[in-house]
Formats: sequence, C-alpha cells, structure tokens
Amino acid sequence: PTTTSHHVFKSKLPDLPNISNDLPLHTYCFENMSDFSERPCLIVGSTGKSYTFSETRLLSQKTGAGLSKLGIHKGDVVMILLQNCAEFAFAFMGASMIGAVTTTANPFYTASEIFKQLEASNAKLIITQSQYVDKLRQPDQHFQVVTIDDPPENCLHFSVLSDANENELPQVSMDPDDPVALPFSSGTTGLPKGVILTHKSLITSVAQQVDGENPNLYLKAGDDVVLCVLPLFHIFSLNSVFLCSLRAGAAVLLMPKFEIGTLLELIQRYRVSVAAVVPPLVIALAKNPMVADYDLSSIRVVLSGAAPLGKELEEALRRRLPQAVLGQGYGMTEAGPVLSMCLAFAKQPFPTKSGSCGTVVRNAELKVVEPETGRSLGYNQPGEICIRGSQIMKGYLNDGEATANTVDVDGWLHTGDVGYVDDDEEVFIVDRVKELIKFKGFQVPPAELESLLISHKSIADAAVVPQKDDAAGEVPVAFVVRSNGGNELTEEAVKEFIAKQVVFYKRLHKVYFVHAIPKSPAGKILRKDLRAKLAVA
Ligand code: AYL
Repeated sequence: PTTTSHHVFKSKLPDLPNISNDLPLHTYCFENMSDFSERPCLIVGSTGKSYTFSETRLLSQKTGAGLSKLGIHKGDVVMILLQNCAEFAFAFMGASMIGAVTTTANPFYTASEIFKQLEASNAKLIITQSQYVDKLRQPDQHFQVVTIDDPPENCLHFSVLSDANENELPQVSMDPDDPVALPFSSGTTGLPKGVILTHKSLITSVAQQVDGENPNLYLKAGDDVVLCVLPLFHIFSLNSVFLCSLRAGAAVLLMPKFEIGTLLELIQRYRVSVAAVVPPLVIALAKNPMVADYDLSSIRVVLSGAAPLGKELEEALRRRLPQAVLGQGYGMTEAGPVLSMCLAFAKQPFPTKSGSCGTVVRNAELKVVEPETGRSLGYNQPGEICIRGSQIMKGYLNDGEATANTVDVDGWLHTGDVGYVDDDEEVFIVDRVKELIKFKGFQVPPAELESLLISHKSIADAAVVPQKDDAAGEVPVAFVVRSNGGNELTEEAVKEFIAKQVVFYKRLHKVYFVHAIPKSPAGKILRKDLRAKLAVA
C-alpha cells in the first residue's frame, strides 16, 4: 500500500488557463476599468459622496505620488489605522503603486497593541483619524502621522497625499513576489505576526474568486453594489469585498461601523445586491425586528465568512431573504486568504448545502490530513485542512520558524482547522486544533492574553481558551494560578487588568482560579482538557 499517494481536492470549476499574477496588484485591479470607468466604484455611506472608477484610480495615483513625496519608498511599510472610508482605498492602492507595503490595524486597538504592530512592521507613516492620535504620542517618534480629518499638532492632513500631482508618481519596477500587504495574524500558535502577502498572492486570490468565464463569485460589472461594513483592516473585507469589486467593476458601499438602523437604511437606499457578512451580522439580519420595516429585496447574494455559521441561523436568514443566495467563504489570513467559497455564487451556480463552507477555489489544491500520521484522507473523513497554491502567504515577517511550522517543504499551508470534504466536493469545518479564539470573527490570540496575565505579580501561571457564546461565537476565558501572596486576587481585578490593555473583543469573560494549569511533559498547555472542563461547567 502506498502512503505517498495524495488525495487532493480541486474545484468543480475548471482551472483558469492563466492568471495575470505577474502584474502589480493595482494594475491588475484596474485592468478592465475602461469597461466601467464612469460607474461608481466607492460610495461613502455616511455622506453619500461617490467616486467613479476613474476618480478612484486617479486619487490612488495622487496618493501614491504624495506618499513618495513624504519619503515613502519601495519596500517601506505604511500603517493604515482607519475605519472604512474612501481614503483607506486610495492609501492602499497608492502604496501599491509605489511598491510600498500596507499594514492594516484596528483603530480600536490600545496604544500598546498598535505599538507592537508598528515596531514589528517598522512602519514609517500612519494614516489615521484625529481621534486616535493620542494613542500614537511617543517621546522620540520615528514615524509620520497623516489624518483624514483636521490634523492635530505635528500631523499632516490627508490632502498632502491626495492633492499631489499624479504625474510625479515614481516609476518603480516590481516583482510579483514583492510584498504589498502585511496584515497581522497569530496563525496556529503564539503572538500576532506579520503575514507577507505579495502582489502575486493577492492577484491569484482575487482571480480565483472573480475571474474567468464562470467566476466562483460572480460580481456584475457596473451593476452590483457590494456592502462593505466589515472592516477593511481585516483581510476578508480587504480582499473579497474591496479588491474583488475593483477587479470586477462592482461598486463598494463603505460603512465606517455596524449599526443596524443605518445598515438597513443604506441597503435600501443604494439597492445593495451583495452583502459580505460575519455570523453576528447574520443574527442581526435574521432576528432584528427592524428588518421588517425595510426593503431588502435588492440583495441577491449573502457571503458569510471568518467564523462558523450555524445551520439554523442560515435557515432563519433564508426565510427573511428568500430571493437571495446564502453561502459561506472559508478563509485564513495566511492563505491569501480564501480557501473555499460557495459555488451557488458562481455565474452558472451549483446546488449547495446549508452549513458548508463552499468548495476549494480554482487553481489551488486542498487536502485533509490525519494529524497523527500526516496521511491525506479521502471524502467524508475529518482531518486538518491544508491548502497549496500561488495565493498563500510568502511567509511570516522575520519569523522563519513560525513560517516553517505553517507552510511545509512541499508548499502546503496547514490551517489548524479540522474539516472534511463531502461527496459533492463541499468543505465542512468541524473543529479547530489551533490556539486561536474567534470573537465575532475577530482574532483573539490566547498567547497574547497569557503573556499579559503572567506579567501580573499575583499570577503564577495562566491559560486562555475559548468558551462557546451565542452572540459572539466564542469568548476568551482564563484559568489562573495565583502566586504565593496573591490570595487576595479577584476575578474582577484580573478582568480589569486585561481590559485596560487590550481592544474590547479580547477582554476576558470569565476567570477560573485553579491550582495548576494542565500541561504536557513538554510543557505545552493542554487546551483540550481546559475546554472539556468548560463544557461540563
Ligand atoms: P482569519 N467557517 C468556520 N470557520 C472559519 C470560516 C468559516 N466560514 N472562515 C474562517 N474561519 C476561521 O485569519 C478558521 O478557523 O481570517 C480560520 O482558520 O482572521 C480562521 O477563521 C482564520 O481567521 C472570505 C471569507 C476571508 C472568509 C475569510 C476569512 C478571513 C478570516 C475571505 O471570502
């Protein structure tokens, strides 16, 4: 019997004969623009202002020229610390045009979370809003700050970038393997790390979704309006909403934050046809009574991703939006990010099942591996999902060890997700073997909270694991060992100690005091045992 034979899963759609992944990302995204240059590209929900495709490209070129004037060169990193807005788009594309790299961060991060990413990415310039500038003050600041609104002291206004002369955009030579985006992710273990996504990886991923005769995610040029309420600093929205819409010619409706009334109002007003959502948003759309007061009949596609979507919830939304096709995308930042997507979204759709995460994208290989043996499994057998293709990350920034632990020598990226592929080539995720906790689709890396906890003088040891939660999917909870003399330490004090150091979704929801953290002989926390304890608690 041969154990070297791989069972590899492929898309049910034929591979694209060629993907233009030798182009720079911005060239690729604007490649077909002449077909829809005067159609809306970006619509700013809060003001009603909109930008056509040609205006969007022009403002991106100006922003690129402006970045270059401020001393940003090829290979330099720019941090975008913004809620969804048009300037986000101009800055990201403008940076690409000069060969610079964008690292995106959550503007709600605390100062220490921002600085960790700033230092790791070595960003030279931050584009943000004035309300976040206080978090960026530092004695000997070695980065410039640009704000999209009235600039506070020592900051520049975004017009310094967007008013620059597009003819001064420097001509830089670019290699397909040059980085263009640097989102942060904790991957399967440890602290957040920079994920190097190249021009080639992002182009490949976008092409896998929207290119070809029968695109997996069919977006109608000059016609579709795609909802962009999920934050662009997260790869789901950046890739599957923004970059895919640019390439395909669909309009992007930008919303800075989620608020149900505003959301429903904007869907109705702009006749949103494609909605990218996360499961908590599906809950709102399926259950909130306000939904009944609005006309949502324009929605033809709902794409849910970033966390598991329960079958019941999917059915509940189906009753509310009977005209729409509902389905999931399954992604991971490191995977570029999309591994699989619902084939009911295709131009010539396939029937799909509720609860499935779609079928592996084209021009990629997916396998399901038995963790103990590394053997690849066939249909209906759950194991660790692995993916291979030009879309996956180049590696983690300055972390060869973490890269080698995630992408093996044969080029397979190991996701840390457990799932299977059924007889119809549909992927079902059933569990996660990695440390990651997902709160409403946001990453909560346990290692980050554990290192904060251990820094407390009254804590000797700690472990953080996910607890199931109806609204958020999962919430982080901690097991804490008090140190000698730490007898007075209360649950409230531990929660508060963490809360003031992290963004809201990383806050601890419960603290259990224990005498010891269960560990393997090698010293690894036995997270499964702790999760099992929670299940009976
Ligand atoms: P990260 N069902 C279950 N779990 C999921 C799903 C899903 N549909 N999507 C993502 N996950 C989990 O890096 C899974 O554990 O990227 C995965 O390893 O923040 C982890 O989230 C990755 O988290 C799309 C659709 C991007 C989805 C995405 C997900 C990006 C989330 C583009 O079109």
